[in-house]
Amino acid sequence: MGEPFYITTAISYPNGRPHIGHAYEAIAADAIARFQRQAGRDVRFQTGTDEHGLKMVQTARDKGMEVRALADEMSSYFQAMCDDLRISYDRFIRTTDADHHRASQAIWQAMADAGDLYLDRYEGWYSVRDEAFYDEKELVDGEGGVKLSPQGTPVTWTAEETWFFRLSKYQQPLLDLYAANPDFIRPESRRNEVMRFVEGGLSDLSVSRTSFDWGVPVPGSPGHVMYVWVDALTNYLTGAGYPDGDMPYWPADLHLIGKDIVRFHAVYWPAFLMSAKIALPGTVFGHGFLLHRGEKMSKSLGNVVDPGDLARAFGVDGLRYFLLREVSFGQDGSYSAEAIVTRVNAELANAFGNLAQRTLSFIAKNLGGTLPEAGRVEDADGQLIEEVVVACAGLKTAFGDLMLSQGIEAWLRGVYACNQYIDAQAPWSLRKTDPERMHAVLRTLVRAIRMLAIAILPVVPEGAGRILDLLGVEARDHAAIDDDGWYQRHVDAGFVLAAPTAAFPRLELPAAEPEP
Ligand code: ME8
Repeated sequence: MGEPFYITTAISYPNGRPHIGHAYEAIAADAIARFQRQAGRDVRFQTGTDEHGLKMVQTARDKGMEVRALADEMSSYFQAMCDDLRISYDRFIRTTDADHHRASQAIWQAMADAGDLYLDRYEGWYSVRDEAFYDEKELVDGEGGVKLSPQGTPVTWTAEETWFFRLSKYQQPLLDLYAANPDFIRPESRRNEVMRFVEGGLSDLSVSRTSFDWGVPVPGSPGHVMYVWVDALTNYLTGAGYPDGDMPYWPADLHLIGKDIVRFHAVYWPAFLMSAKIALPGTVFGHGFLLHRGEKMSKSLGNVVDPGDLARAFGVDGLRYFLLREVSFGQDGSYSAEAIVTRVNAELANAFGNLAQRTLSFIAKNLGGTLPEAGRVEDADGQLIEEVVVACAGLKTAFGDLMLSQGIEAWLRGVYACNQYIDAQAPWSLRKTDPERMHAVLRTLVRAIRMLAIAILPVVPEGAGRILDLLGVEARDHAAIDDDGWYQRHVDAGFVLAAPTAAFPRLELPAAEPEP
């Protein structure tokens, strides 16, 4: 087993059903997890649901449900979404899990032992939607003089006795952390935002609540439950085995989250960990938001679509490919049915899928499925393989640096090179005139398609997997991409190809977009 690589998504609030933003985050994390597995890392991948807090209590009340019943039902939809989208998680954590309560109480105790928790009275502004406390100076005026959080959500005045965490004590250690580790917060723009926020001074943080009891009980303090973000952030440790054992996957390599919750992950979380004397994660990456036709998704606009419907309409691979290719990772992006259909058809179905389909069915039809021997090799063959090797290496470098869209773009250059080659070499017209040359061309194409399919597996596991199955390719790691001998070994073994079916079908624009 290689070196551990621990990747997490945010855990979602199960106060409603999953939306495309949740799907996007899960898909991106999954592509990175699959990529790192291919690179030989011992990957641990965690996602799940964040089930405590006032938002859950209020939603359950509005629906006339028990909070636990709401959490159970909605959490199951999140897990089903992950399964539908082929998310290869190792654990789907629920913050109501027993081991999570234990981990949360353990980190609490460690922060108390460090002298960083004290009891006082909290008076200030709270946004239930964000589950966040805000300073007066951060608020903005909404319509009719209503006060809103910087995220535009309503805030209410809260006054209660709570435990406080000495966040102020960690201002300088945090600034030192950011200075020493430029990759701790990515991308750069989010890093700058966080640094400005911390430089502006940190107030101590209220970390318990007494006005409701749906949460993790504070050890030794009856009537107090932990502030939901204390327990939510701790999920990453729970999944690593905290507080028992040697935690081989900790510290996490990558917390993948959305831009709206960077402050919790890049300020509160490292401060809690420093206080509890636990190693800090490597990188917090705040991805952008997904918009629908350039507009924010919201229930009132009626444009919140079930990711399952999108996957049914465009295919799991289609949706995954579109999201990772279209959006420059870290920035906001927009989707629409037309944009998905256009991109998937042009790049996945026509450029790559058709290349594989044409080549493999030609071999099935004209050579009875036997892979051709070397034939008469020309310079163009070696040049194509070289271009494909460079394209796959480009994907590898980019994915290793979380530049997902650029990685796919590098890969596409290899696909386009194959298409130019197939048109220039025209194996169909060589069939009668020059079969020796045709053999060399087909052999080159099969080698190229195999490499391209392995490289793109993390993005489109189903279709690329199907092509590799057809070709009888078992080893699918990065080293296998460069395995020169694979082709000849298959020929020597007398491999016969089955008649192929399209791995990446063309999409039709649905008559109506999937409805909310
Ligand atoms: O924030 N586009 O949960 P959540 C892209 N429970 N990403 C989006 C998005 C959009 N339109 N909308 C939301 C929470 N997200 C907390 C996290 S972690 C210890 C606790 C992202 O259900 C969002 O940024 O509101 C977050 O990373 C994730 O979806 C879950 O959001």
